[in-house]
Amino acid sequence: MTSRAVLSAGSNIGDRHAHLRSVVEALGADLRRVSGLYLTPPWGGVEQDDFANITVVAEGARTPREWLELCRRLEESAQRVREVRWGPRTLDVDVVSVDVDGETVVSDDPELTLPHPRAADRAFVLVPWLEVEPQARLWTSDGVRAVADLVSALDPAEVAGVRRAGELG
Ligand code: PH2
Ligand code: MG
Ligand code: MG
Repeated sequence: MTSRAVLSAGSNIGDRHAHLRSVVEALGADLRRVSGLYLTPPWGGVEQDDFANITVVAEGARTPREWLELCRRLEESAQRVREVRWGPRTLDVDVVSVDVDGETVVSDDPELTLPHPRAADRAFVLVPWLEVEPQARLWTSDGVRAVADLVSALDPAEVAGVRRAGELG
């Protein structure tokens, strides 16, 4: 079984770059694409510092649940404390979408809803994704959509707020 996962990582506490770099390093040979580094205003209404965000594409012999477990291990390594929903965090790594043997996994499992139910609303996920996969498509409850079209449908001010700040390095 081969699966392809799109992961979104964000950090707004501590050494944001180091936290994001830990994601890229952990993926090792499974890493296929990594976006530039984006600085993004907080989404979700909690007042907090700006985030640094990346979107990565990885491929490997992992089930969707194993991608989630990897994300959780990375968050734990960054001493992530779960407090306020959508609040500040050292590292958040979300599974956006997983294809298994070329088929998108659709699941309403509350532990791992796939594709991520809010991905289509988040410029900080979609804009970096589009950078590394201009043809990307996302399954949504309204049908499969080109990520480029989803970005066009977002508030332009929100899209403009997602600023590319070079490579993660
Ligand atoms: N993550 C959140 C809540 N809000 N906003 C931005 N810009 N970037 C994030 O990664 C982010 C957020 C909760 O996961
Ligand atoms: Mg998140
Ligand atoms: Mg998360």
